[in-house]
Amino acid sequence: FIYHNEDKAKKIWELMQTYQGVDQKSIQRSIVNHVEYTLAMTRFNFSDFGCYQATAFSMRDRLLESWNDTNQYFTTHNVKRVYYLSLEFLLGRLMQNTLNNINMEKNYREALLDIGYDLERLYDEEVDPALGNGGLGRLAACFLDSLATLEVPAWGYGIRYDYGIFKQVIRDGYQCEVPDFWLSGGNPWEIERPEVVYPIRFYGYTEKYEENGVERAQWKGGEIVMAKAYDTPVPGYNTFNCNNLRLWKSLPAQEFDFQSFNKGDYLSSVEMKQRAEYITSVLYPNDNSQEGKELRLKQQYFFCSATVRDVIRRFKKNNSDWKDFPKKAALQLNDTHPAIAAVEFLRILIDEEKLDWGEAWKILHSSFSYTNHTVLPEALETWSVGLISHLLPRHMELIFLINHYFMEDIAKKYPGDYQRMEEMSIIAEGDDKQVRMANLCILCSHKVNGVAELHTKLIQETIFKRFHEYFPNKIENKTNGVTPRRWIHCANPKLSDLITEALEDSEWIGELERIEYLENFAEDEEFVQKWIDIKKQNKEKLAAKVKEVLGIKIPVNALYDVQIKRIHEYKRQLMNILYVIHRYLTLKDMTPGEREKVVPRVVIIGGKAAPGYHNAKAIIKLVNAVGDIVNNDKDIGDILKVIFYPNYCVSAAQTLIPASELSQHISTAGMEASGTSNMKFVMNGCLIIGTMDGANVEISEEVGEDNMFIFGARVHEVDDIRHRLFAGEHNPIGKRLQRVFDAILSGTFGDVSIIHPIIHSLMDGKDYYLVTEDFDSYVKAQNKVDDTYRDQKKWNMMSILGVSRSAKFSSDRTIEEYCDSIWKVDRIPIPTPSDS
Ligand code: CBF
Repeated sequence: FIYHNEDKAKKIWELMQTYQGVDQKSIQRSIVNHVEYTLAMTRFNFSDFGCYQATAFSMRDRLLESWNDTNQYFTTHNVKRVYYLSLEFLLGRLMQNTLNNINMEKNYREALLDIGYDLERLYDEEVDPALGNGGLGRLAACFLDSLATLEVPAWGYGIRYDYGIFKQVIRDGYQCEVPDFWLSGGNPWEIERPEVVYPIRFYGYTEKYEENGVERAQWKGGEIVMAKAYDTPVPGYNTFNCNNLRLWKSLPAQEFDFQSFNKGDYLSSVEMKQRAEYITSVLYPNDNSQEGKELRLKQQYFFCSATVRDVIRRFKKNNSDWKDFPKKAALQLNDTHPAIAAVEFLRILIDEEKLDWGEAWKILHSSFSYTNHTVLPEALETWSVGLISHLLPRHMELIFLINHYFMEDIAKKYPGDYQRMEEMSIIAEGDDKQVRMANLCILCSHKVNGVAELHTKLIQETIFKRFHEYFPNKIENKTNGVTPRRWIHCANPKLSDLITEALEDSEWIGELERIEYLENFAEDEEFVQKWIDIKKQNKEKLAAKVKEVLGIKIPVNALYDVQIKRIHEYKRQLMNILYVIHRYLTLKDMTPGEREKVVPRVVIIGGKAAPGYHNAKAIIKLVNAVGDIVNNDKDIGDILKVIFYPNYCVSAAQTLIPASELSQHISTAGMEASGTSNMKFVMNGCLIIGTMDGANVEISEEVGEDNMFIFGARVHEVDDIRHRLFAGEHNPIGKRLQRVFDAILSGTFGDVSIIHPIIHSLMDGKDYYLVTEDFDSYVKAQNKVDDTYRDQKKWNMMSILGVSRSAKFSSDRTIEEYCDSIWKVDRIPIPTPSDS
């Protein structure tokens, strides 16, 4: 109404007086007002947590001003928007990031200090919103930050799970999972939208009817669940633009089924309510593997249907011609998890909007695109035809139709090539027919992308080979990136200040290309000394945290060697710990004098294993068991420490990464699609030991192979080696590794029988991940690490060069590429209040 009723708008504006002031009094007033009026706490005595909440509310007020203005502006100007559909958003804490983006950290720090509160302590009061598993969810969060920073009109859409990724607790060396009810203290960042609700149907049947000579279908019956929206403002860095993340929560369609209630069936009506609420209750804790449960498919459809309806409603507010839809909306599918959104969109266009197939298909295809994040077969989603037909009967019909038309085209182009048809079909035939979600996504999208050059090449040549032949311009690369705001500026404020001092301004935070200039300081003694001091302070901070969490004292003069990521066999944490054992046994052989010459190391491994992933859990137990022995061995003292860092999460990463000197990205070549923590480590001056896999390849192109420790089999060698190993033609295990295996099997590290079957299969050559094969070159690379670390001048130069050459890995670059070649969307800076 602001634009239709000037007088009313003016009056309301006068009542509001102005935007929130940035001076100390205004900040303090807004905080204490929230203590009194929002939290209903006494303003005379409120805890750090109360202060955190009130501060967050006061920040949210500010965000709402820009958030409302941004959305109003985009609506009035009817701009094209990007919609990023993701089942996961691994946001991490919001307070520090928000204050930095709106450039108010200093103002808030001083205002709080003046009333007796320490901003850093408040940061620690925030729970991590952990609505994601790992790389894929964290990437979505980095993208949100870059989209807002680049002033791209964009909304993220996801699920507001009641329980995020579980909390990992270690008991007797084993992982235990504890539920993460992250909302128990409330969530001051979100805005509940009781007015934005959509009914979502499940089950039921389709009814065919004729209208104006055309056969039409309608989906009827079944069960209805409501989707309610919760919004979180997403501010950009150094801009007034503020985007939105909309998360859906499931609710019963009506509080009680009064019919059952009146019939006295009170319990079944309560059950129905719980069944509805259950849909968005928990994030499935699987990374890179599918959980084929009905509830998971329900989550996917629930979220997709609400999102598509919301996007369509927004489109229809300002547009009447469906042909314009692709000019107003670009929908990105973050992996196949939201694939059913494409079918839901088609269903609405055909069954509800009454478009014909050809028109609807064209609109769908021009507005949807899909990102593939893995080649691992266990992560490529399929759903049984039976389950989809039961849960979403109309969608199954449409999937069959899409496939039917597609198969006709293939048959025309490749007559008689049934093998090709079988491979490209959306339906995998067999006793239990399956829908291949990736094939569905490729067909429905105008663009498909991989997440690193090597990964894209692999999908073009392997899993999507046939599609690449058929649609030669469809599959392209978009190398991942990470936001320098969270991963340098917030995580490593001292380093950020040093870079700003050297570059003489802070523009690099929003334009990472500028960091290149740092190269000029790689040999500047004064600068290098400051660099060293900062790393040392970050190590001290981490050492204090390790002492607090685990009660273990780690030396600050040691090389900090870190591998933090989900525990997965392909990521080869096992190879890391086998090497640690080798190092330990070698140290034990030495005289005290010889030991003194060794570079001391602190090896830190952290990450969660999916609760049902037995081998990953066995690896965690082994790491803990090795730590127990090594850390208490008097001969070894401070020369080697082994830490399993529990409950690895975004905020833990923000402490671990700035303190690391060496980080491990050692997956079997061809198995890690990209990796993104490798990028964060490089940006924080940490050197990489890694294989030529995923984005490591591009990192080595940027920073130079000499500035990394690269080892192991290359992608093109892996298949042959594996073949050889499984044919029983494996080389005998080398002496060093055999000694490590013997130590494990003979009980040097206590009862680790859980890992024995894995060790036995490695000895038998059943080594799918090439641990035994790559071990020798890994040891060589590790020796080179030690030698290089002895030469601190060289090490620090490599570290500085890495940072100065890391610009490519900013998610701003990635997002710009998506905007240009996939979404075709413009940057729209909205006028700041002073301009309007
Ligand atoms: O593309 C983001 C990340 O996604 C994964 O985590 C995934 O879930 N498939 C991959 O494993 C990573 O390599 C990738 O960086």
